[in-house]
Amino acid sequence: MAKKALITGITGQDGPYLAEFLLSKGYEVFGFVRRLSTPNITNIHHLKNKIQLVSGDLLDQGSIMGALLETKPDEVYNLAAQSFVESSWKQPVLTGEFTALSVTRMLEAVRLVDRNIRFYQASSSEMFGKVTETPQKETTRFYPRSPYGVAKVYGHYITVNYRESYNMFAVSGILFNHESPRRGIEFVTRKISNSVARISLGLSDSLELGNLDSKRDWGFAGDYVEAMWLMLQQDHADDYVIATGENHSVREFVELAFKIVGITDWEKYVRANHPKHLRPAEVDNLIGDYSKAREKLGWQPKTSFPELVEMMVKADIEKEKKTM
Ligand code: NAP
Ligand code: G4F
Repeated sequence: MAKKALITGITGQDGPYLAEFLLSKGYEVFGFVRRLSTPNITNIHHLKNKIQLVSGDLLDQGSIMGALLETKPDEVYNLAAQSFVESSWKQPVLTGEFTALSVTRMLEAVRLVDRNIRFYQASSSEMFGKVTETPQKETTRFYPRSPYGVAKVYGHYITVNYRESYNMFAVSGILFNHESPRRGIEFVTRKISNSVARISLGLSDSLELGNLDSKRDWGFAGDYVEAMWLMLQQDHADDYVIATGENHSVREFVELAFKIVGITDWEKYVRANHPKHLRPAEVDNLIGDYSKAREKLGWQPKTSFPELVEMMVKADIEKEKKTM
């Protein structure tokens, strides 16, 4: 019998990569989607005949339980969240509801419907925030710097708590930034790749950014979904850092993206330190140590930083050309 997986956040960046990966492993895949006046199907359009959608909302306990009763999954991947750090200062309560308390709603639903379901929680390197150790690993102390980071710390600990309280197979994947052509346009990498594509095609002449000095450990989302799956295939539930072990500044990302389209005097297009994009508290420097995942899961990243930047810029050039 094919295994069944339910993915929340199927319409986001990671959901479709995970669905593709699970389909390639022979899974029956269900996506949990909330009702929107205009359905967000951009990232899942190509999967419409391969996956099944069930409706529900992270805020609605009954709908989560209904989705589990209807689909009877072996594995649940909880990817849904308010995931944009910048918005979390403008909507801190909603971020707490979606990103923190909803993890408890999901875990309660699993506990009440079927404790044998294996549960993956999408935790984040944002939990390390003002880092207390470099590189960051599973044992590094959390010091979140945004309402989003605080919410993710709650999500992490409630997952550990359900594992320890009810002996549930619940794991927390502490993933560092991962990007792709499917990334939301407001995140810095996609904002850069899209603007560079438009500038190269003569559709725009400027790019407004905030802090160019912060550093992130950027990997490719397509590589990271395999790690999520591997975590649920182990004999024991545990938490893992997933990263590349290398970091780069926003400035480096900008410079490389412009270089790909043959522009070296990129400074004349970029307006940095725009107040709209400067955060009340910044996370300056993230870099992950994924040695536990390498040793126990046999996982390692496949896509390099230059390959990632090139993939994103080229994909945006193709997308923008279609609008011309
Ligand atoms: P994303 O693109 O922002 O996708 C978020 C998903 O959550 C969307 O499908 C969205 O659906 C859904 N969602 C939001 N509120 C919902 C609600 N009330 N009910 C049901 N669904 C709701 O996020 P991502 O980049 O794929 O990341 C996946 C997860 O990993 C998130 O939890 C994120 O916080 C975490 N994470 C991401 C990274 C990263 O670098 N990408 C790193 C560490 C952790 P709609 O289409 O309806 O809006
Ligand atoms: O792309 P970002 O918005 O991602 P951030 O804040 O690192 O969060 C992402 O990664 C987390 C994992 O660590 C996830 F949990 C989270 O859900 C999300 O996927 O910003 C990256 C950096 C920041 O330092 C920000 O200040 O880029 C800087 N930045 C500079 N100018 C900008 C901009 N960020 C955005 N979004 N827009 C700008 O114009």
